[in-house]
Amino acid sequence: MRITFINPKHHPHSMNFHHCMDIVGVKYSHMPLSLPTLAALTPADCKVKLIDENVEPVTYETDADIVALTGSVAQRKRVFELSNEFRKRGKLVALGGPITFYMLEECKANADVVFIGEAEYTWPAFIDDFKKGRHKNIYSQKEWINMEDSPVPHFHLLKSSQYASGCIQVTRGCPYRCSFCDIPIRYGGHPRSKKIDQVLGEIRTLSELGCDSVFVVDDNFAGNTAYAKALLKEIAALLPSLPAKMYFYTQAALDVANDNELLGLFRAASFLRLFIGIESGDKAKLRALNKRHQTDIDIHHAVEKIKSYGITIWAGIMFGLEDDDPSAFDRQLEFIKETNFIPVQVGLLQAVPDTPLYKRAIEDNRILRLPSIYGLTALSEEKLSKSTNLIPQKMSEEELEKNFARVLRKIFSPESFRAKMIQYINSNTRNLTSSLPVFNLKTAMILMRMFSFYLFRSDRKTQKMFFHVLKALVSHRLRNMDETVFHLLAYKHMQTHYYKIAEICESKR
Ligand code: B12
Ligand code: SF4
Repeated sequence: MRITFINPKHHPHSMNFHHCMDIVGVKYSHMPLSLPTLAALTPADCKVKLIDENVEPVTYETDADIVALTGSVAQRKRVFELSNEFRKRGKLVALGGPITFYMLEECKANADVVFIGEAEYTWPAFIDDFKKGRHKNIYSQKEWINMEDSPVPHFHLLKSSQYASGCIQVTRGCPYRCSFCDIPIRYGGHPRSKKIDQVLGEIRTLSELGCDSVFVVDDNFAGNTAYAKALLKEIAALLPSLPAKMYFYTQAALDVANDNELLGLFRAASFLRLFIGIESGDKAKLRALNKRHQTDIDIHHAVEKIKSYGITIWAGIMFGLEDDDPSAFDRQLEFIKETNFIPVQVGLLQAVPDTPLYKRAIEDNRILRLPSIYGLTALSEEKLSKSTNLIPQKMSEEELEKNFARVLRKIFSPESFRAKMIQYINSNTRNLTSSLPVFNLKTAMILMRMFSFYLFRSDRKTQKMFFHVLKALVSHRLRNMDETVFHLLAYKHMQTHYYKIAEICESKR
């Protein structure tokens, strides 16, 4: 039996660094994890092929018996296109992934077999049913699976050299209850984790495949602090035995700042960056978002504390919060300036189905249309994707979009970026690696392409910013050079991406 697993192409979005992959010299930022995980769940007597359309084209002519598609809502258009092309050619199409949470009816209409939720148990059950000629059309995982049953993904089936980073998933679920977030609903309110030995094995495999960085995709890495600490200790011990230097980044909550031991362990295990959804500096707004783990923290102090461990905070900031009037945009701008967040992911608050925010918005008649959540930052071409699905309370939609465009242009302007970088380089923060990067052909090529972009292909203001950053770097004897290079690469992506969103928001409805 032959099975081809496909991850359809993603649109450029804030998190995939689409606009700087040319400099990094790879095709896509992150490995998809569902494909190699499903491959590992497939019995050994089946012949399996993985295609990630982000790094290689999909061909419709295939001898596969089953085409298995994954996808999120942002990929919907391509998911259904592929599904229908394969069905026209007589293939049985199976479809799973987060897309099925919100678009179940469309998924059922466009695929032969639909999987809802985690597939560690349902996929092998389906294969078994299929072999017996009596498979169902829907497989739904009702209980949370035991993460110890999630196998080591078959990473070797992916074209690992085409990605900027390898990925692993260590836990699923989050103990917090932010009102806008569906993670606790979809993946559980108590983190479930893989065995530490398995995780170490996954890291070693990725290192052997040539990955020098790993994104630990967990939504809240330290949701179970005791487990996180135990794992970090083991990773720190593992690092010297790996074939090459490796670093990590992950997602966490701001309250990691309360735990010095945890921060020290992040550092020891080469966790260089934490994506933290901080959302706002305003405590009243945080309370409204039910971000309780942040309301009794001094946010500025917490941010400085994390940075003092040499860890970069990649901040998630939201605009268009409930009861915001236009002045709130400027307060958020000020907050970003005070905290000197360099990589920032910004978005408008959106109501995701089934979340407390969504339920409240329905009651208050504030839902404008189908959630565009996965459209706006994913730059889908659909017109409605330019905005949020929530009716603003204290301004018109036009005002909301106009102000959003204004702050995007400000945050990602060369002048703001230059000021942040100069402050960063002048600060005493020593980045984790805090030395010259490993100088090899790969890093030399990245530097060459980066110089060529900033010197010859960027506008005057951006060139000026680049010269100032270089000057500051040289005057501090290249301190934090590797993280500075990361910021410059990320900036190329973010500026292009967010300026495009600003353009969409500025365009006439
Ligand atoms: C890593 C990650 C990313 C990475 C992508 C890495 C990559 N190469 O795919 C990055 C950072 C680039 C990213 C970007 C975005 N992401 Co993202 N991301 C995640 C995250 C944190 C983990 C995904 C993962 O790797 N899981 C591990 C694998 C093993 O799990 P899985 O993919 O769910 O697969 C399991 C099951 O779903 C099932 N399954 C999956 N596919 C299939 C297919 C078949 C045939 C079968 C049988 C089963 C099956 O089996 C697997 C094993 O149980 C999830 C949150 C989460 N906890 O899942 C969000 C999540 C997937 N992302 C989300 C969003 C919104 C985005 C962005 C739009 C964010 C933005 N604002 O820009 C972009 C757009 C991405 C896109 N698809 O276009 C949403 C999607 C919501 C939805 N319902 O569609 C999620 C669920 C987070 C959330 N709740 O908001 N993301
Ligand atoms: S801490 Fe993060 S993952 Fe957990 S509920 Fe809040 S936003 Fe969601």
